[in-house]
Amino acid sequence: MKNILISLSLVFCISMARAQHIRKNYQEMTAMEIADYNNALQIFWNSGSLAMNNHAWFAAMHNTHFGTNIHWGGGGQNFTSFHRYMLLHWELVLQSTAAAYNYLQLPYWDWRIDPPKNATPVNIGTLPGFWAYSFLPITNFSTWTGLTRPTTFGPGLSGSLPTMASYNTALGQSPFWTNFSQDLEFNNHNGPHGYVGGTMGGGQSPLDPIFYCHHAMVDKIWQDWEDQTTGLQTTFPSSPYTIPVYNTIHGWGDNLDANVTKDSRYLSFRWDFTIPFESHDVWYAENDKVLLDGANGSDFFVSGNNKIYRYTTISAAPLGGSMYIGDIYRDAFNNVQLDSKGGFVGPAANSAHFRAGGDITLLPGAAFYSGGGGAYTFGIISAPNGF
Ligand SMILES: [Cu+2]
Repeated sequence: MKNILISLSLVFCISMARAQHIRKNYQEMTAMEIADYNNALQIFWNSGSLAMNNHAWFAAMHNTHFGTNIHWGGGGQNFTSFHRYMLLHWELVLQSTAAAYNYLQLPYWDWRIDPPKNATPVNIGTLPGFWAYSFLPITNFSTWTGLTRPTTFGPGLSGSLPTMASYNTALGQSPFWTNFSQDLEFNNHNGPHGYVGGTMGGGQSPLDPIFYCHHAMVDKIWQDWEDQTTGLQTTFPSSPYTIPVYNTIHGWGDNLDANVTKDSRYLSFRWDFTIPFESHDVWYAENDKVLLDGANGSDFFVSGNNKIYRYTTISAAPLGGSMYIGDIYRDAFNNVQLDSKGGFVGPAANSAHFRAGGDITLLPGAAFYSGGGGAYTFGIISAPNGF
């Protein structure tokens, strides 16, 4: 039986032209993440103007293309790819609002498991409760000019939240264009727009920050759909296939190809045209963990505020480790903390390393497991050996 080697090292990692994004369920964010997220949103909002990369610019460009070519009404072929770029773009700008916030990731609103209308809010530990009750009230954003919501969200509005059945139905649809994409848009995407109501009901919906969390859920479903197949099934009419906004015809600095949006873990993007393209690997965590399935070698970095921690499987397939991301966070001293939900499961029959660019605190319950059930060693090494 092979050993799983878990190594911790206390080196300072170099910067990389590659960034990974772990998008969690909003309900799984830590209190600190939520507080930082709200602060970053406020800074972003204060940018105000219609200049590119400002908060209002996103809504304006979305509104310009709203009824023409980013939704089914305009042909629908850009619905998934356009919004995937838009989310990444917005997320990167949000991270840039302050150095302390560069670790933030766009959370998704999992309306499949959000409580139904009028349900009693459920408090999860120290978290402020379910999304709809902690984030949706307009009072959180009362100073945001132009953003409107009904005084009471939910009851009496036009949309309803999709259910787990809606999600499962979408996953079973194929082929991509005529079935999956349309089902995703109509039966999973549209409802929450109406459920929230107000600004979320129209072309200026990106003015409402819940837009991005909602669309992250839509984007996650597309990724789930791709992940359940061997070989990506999404096919675009031609290659390169330009999409609205993200091409030079519409004022963007680059011509981006929809064909490279098929797997969220292999995106190439730059929102600042003075820097080179960067690789962006967008992973979706669920139930507090990210499944490392071998994409990008399951070579995993999480960076934040000068601290970088990295999990990597050394051997080739079969892979299949897990990274418990639920309560991995940085503390007030910017050290990585893993509490009772934090940990790593090494894939069976593979070696795995974990290291951090800063201090790591393992709180009671944090753990490193061998997924194969074999013995493993745990130690601290001096980098860069071992990688
Ligand atoms: Cu939408």
